[in-house]
Parts: sequence; C-alpha cells; structure tokens
Amino acid sequence: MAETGKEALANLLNEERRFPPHPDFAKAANVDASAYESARSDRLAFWETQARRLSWNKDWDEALDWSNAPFAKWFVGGELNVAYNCLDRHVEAGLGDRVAIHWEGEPGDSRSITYAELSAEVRRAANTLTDLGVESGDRVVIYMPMIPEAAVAMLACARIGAIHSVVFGGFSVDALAGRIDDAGAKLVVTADGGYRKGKASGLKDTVDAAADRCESVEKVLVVKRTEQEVAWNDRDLWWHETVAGASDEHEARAFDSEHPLFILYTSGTTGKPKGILHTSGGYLTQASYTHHAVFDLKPETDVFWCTADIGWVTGHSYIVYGPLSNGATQVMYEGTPDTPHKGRLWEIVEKYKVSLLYTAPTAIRMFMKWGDDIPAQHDLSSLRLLGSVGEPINPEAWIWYREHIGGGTAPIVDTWWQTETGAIMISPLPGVTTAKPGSAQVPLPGIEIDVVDDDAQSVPDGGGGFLTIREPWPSMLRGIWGDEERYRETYWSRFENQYFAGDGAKRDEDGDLWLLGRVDDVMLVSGHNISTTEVESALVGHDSVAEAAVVGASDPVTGQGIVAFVILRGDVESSPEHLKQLRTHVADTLGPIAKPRQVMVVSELPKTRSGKIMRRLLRDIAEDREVGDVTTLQDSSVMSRIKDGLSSSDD
Ligand code: 6R9
Repeated sequence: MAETGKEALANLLNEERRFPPHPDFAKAANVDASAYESARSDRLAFWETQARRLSWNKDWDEALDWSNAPFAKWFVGGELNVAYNCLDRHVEAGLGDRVAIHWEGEPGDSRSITYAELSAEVRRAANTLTDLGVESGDRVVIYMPMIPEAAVAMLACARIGAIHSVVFGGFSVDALAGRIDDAGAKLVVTADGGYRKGKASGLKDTVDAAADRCESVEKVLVVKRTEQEVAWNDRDLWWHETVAGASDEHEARAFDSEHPLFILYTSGTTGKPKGILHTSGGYLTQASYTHHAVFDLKPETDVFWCTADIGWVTGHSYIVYGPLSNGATQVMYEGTPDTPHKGRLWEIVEKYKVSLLYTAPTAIRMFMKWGDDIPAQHDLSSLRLLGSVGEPINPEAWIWYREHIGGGTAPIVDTWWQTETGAIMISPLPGVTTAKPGSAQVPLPGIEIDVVDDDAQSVPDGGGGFLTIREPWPSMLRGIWGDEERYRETYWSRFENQYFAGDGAKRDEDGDLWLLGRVDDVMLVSGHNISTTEVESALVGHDSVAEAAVVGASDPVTGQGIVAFVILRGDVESSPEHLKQLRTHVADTLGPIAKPRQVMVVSELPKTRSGKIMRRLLRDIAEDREVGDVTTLQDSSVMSRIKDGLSSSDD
C-alpha cells in the first residue's frame, strides 16, 4: 500500500491466476496484436479503417474535429443510414435468409426472424412513423418488453432520422413522464404488456398515465403481446393495424455522420436523470468494431446472445447496433432467468447452440448461488467465448463462469464501458490478452485511458486513482440533452482535458487495469481510501458467500467503518462464529485495514434494472437512517425486506 498522503485509492487485492489464449483460438481470432500497433502509429487512421467496415453514402472530409472540445465530431461531412447498415446491406449481399433474431418468449413461444424479414418490418414501421407525422430530429420514446418489435421500433427511428429514447419497461409513471417531457417526445411506442416471472405485466396503463401528463405526446403506438385488457384513448393505435399493413418499400435516406441517433437516460446517483446523447457515424463505427473484435464474432457460424434489457445501453450497442451491423445471428429473450425454472438460460443456450454469451456479474453470482448442478444439466459445449459487463467481476465469479459455463476453456472478456462511452473501451482481446480474473485489463486499440491522482497526474504501475479518458473516441457522448453546462461540469471539469468517468481504478505492476467501483462509494477508513470492489471480492472469495455489498458507515474512531451485506451460497447456515470467520477472512486477504466492522446476512440486495448494487441505500441502513429515493430500483419493496430480515455480527 502506498504510504504517501496523496494515495488516491489503496491497492489491496493480489490475484495471481493467469489464462493465456488457447493457440487455436488465437490463430483464428478476428483481431491480433497488430491492431494495437496500427492504432498507436496513427490513431485516427485506425478509426477511419474501422469506419470503412460500414457502408457510407458520402465519404467524410475529416476523421475528427475536436476544435470545439468537449463536443466532438467524427467522420465530419460523411453521410450514412444506420438502419441500412444494420439490415438492407446484408440482404443486398445475399444474406436475407440468415436468421437475425431467434426470439424466445418467457412462456415458451418463439420466433426466428431473418434479415430479409426484419428489414421489411423496419421499412413498414418507418413508413408508419412517417404517416404519424414523425420527422427527422423528432423524439420517440420506446417503452417495451423484450420483444423483436422493440428493436424494430429503434431501427425504424434510425431509418428516418428520428431520435429514440428507450425507457426501461419497469420504470414508474413518474420516471417515464419525466423522460418523455425532457425529450419532448411526439410518439410513444409500447405494448399492452410483457411476460416476466410467469405473469403478464402491463405497460400500457403506465404509458396512459404518463402521456396524460405530457403535452408533447401526439400518438401512442401499441404492440399486442399479452392480449390483456387495455384502456383505449384517441391517441392510441395498434401496431398490427398500422405497421402490419404498411408498405415495405422505403428508401433509406442518408444522414450526416453527426445526426443524433438516440438519447438514453442514466439515473446517476443524485438529481435529475441525464439524457445522454449519441450520434450516428462514430457510434456505429465503434459499436460495430468492438462487437467484431471483443466477441470475435464469425457471423456465418456464431450464435451471439446478450442477456441485457433493451432499455440499458448494453441492449442498444450489443443487441441492436453492434450485432446487426455485423450480420450476426443472435438470441433475444423476453423473461427472467428463473422462469419457469432456474436452468432457463442454459436450456436456451442448448436449444440455439449459443456460442458467444454476454451477461452481467450480478447474474453470474446468482447462478453461483443457485448451484453448479443447474448448468451441469445442460449441454453448453457450443459456448466458445463469455463476456461480462456492468460491474467489476469478482475473481471467484470469473473462475466459476469459466469453469461451469465455459467448460473450463472459454475465454472471458470483462468489458468496461458506460452509457456515456457508447461502446466497449477496456477489455481483453480474446485472441491476444493473457486473462487475469477480475481485471478488465487493457484499453482497446485506439482508446487512450489513464489512471490519475487528485492532481490529474498519472499514477505509477501499482497505484490507484481515478479512471480518465485522454483522447476523444468515436462513440463518445455528444452531450447531455438540453444541458450543455451539465455535460462540461459532470465529465470535463474535474481534470483538465480529460474525461472523468466517475470510477476508481488501479494499474497493476504489468500496467493492467482493475476497476474498483464508483468513486462516490469509496470508503475512507483510518485515512485510507478503500474500494468497495476489493472488499466485496475478498468476501465472494470465501466458499460460503455468493454475493456481497460493502459500504462505509460513519464511525467515531476510524472515520468510516466497513459494513458488509452478504448473500450466502446454497444451503449455508450462518452463525456468529461464521460471521466472525468472514471478517477474519477479509483481513487475511486484504490486510487488517479492510476488516469489516460488521457483517450482515441478507437474502437479496437493492439493485438497478441493469443489476448494479445501490450502495447508497445500504448506507442508509448501515447508518440507521430512513431509506432514500428508491425509484430506480428493480424491485422497490426489497429495502423493507432487507431491514426486516437482518441478522448481523459485530464485536
Ligand atoms: C455498460 C454499462 C456504467 C458503469 C461504469 C462502471 C460500471 C460497467 C464494468 C463496470 C467494472 C466492468 N461498469 N462495466 N465496472 N467492470 N466491466 O454498464 O453502462 O449502465 O452506464 O454503467 O458501470 O462503474 O462507470 P452504465
């Protein structure tokens, strides 16, 4: 641990396991080490080469205009149509019969949709949107379950130059109305409902209540999915009565490379949600290239599956734009992983012979808790690569994922990125990088990442600090919708000329990056900044623990004391002795400074819809306060259940 007072973040965890790529995988990989060299010798030329993987109606004059920093323009003067790039060009290349989406409904219904079919449906939807008065630059809110029409609606917007804003199908009337209002959306696309946890859950009533409050909404387009009763208003139209009958002839007009493509709201930790704005050419270039490079996609043979919801940026970049621009065949699943049974995901992997799987650490830890025997009942031998996104993956979860899902051989790509970055920024390249469990490792070719101290100076290898991005990248956000100042303030004011990501990180002795969680969550114990991630990983490293969340609670002696919430594996029974063991285990792994003051056993943790633990709420419990704003929780009743069921140990 660094001794100086300038230490930004302590470096406690030591992980020695190494997994080099299998030589056969490396030999056949889409991208080899030469990509790093070409990006290093000419970064902009490297990104121009990646942009040429797409089809442009008009070539660009300049790769990057950064003269108005922090507002970037990429592929300046170029023109393209994003939807054409995702669909029509594959059909024109003779791939119309290739399956684009194997869709699996929660109740067990399924549909396989080819590129020709998806392309035609998007053209019909584009004609319908135009008929409804939606024009280039207008905003459309999409509030849908995980059904193919969600992707169709997004692509129809892209095709006509309308800006989509997808809102999670689980969000409340308030959250939805706030987002509709902020964007001034003309149209809302929704469904009667969707299936989750074995039940039809309604969406239309939430849209009705939100639209009643929002003057901008002119029409509501409704897909029939669950066939439940819905109220009907003058502004409502059924999808099957409009889109289904529309013409499938539609010319894809070319738009400027910087034409806005979508807004996606991130909740952030406090305040009003930020509408993150993305544009066309640069975004698609990086979403497409990273999908090709990081997942090693072979479109002729692979079956890709990203389990994210479409309302999360991961669903935008790695269900819609990345995979479709690359002509991939992919799986899309409507429901939850435990419906009707805990092996549902593995049953789907087996059914479609999924070869590339992309999911979140929260899901992996849940599978660990459910037990090894569940995936073992299915043939998972088709899987040849696994991905992780959303949070740091604890080394033990990484090892479990590789062993029990990846057959002990599949490489794992731990991909760090954000809504704001648009696409993957830090990740191993599966054919190049010797993997270290728990580390996202290296910036992708063409991406300049740093870890800096409070004074914006790079920390040496072995040091910890703040993760920053030193150079503009193609899929970077172009601002916050309607709030230029907040964009500068949030991302560009803490360090001069560097993008501040809000994450803590350390650089190990080899220069590899380890993400350490949000800097807002860092704990200050006896003058040391300790990351939540390292303590959580140490706890998950104990045989009995499936999942852990730690927070710093104010402490009269140490400033903050570490309070841990743990979910135990399978049938483990807790006892005061066991909880004491856990505290000792952390001290043995990381040093006495990181020993939790208190460990509490819980059966669940408060999470956002993308699976991120909301430590702010746990801090309220640890400090015995009223629990704060729970509106972005996946399940808002979880907090009272946690409070009621606590059992804990302290000295
Ligand atoms: C894609 C996405 C962004 C935040 C990010 C960081 C965390 C995402 C991670 C990771 C460690 C990874 N995060 N991937 N932390 N390792 N591989 O998640 O976007 O929902 O905007 O969240 O998620 O804290 O800053 P978003």
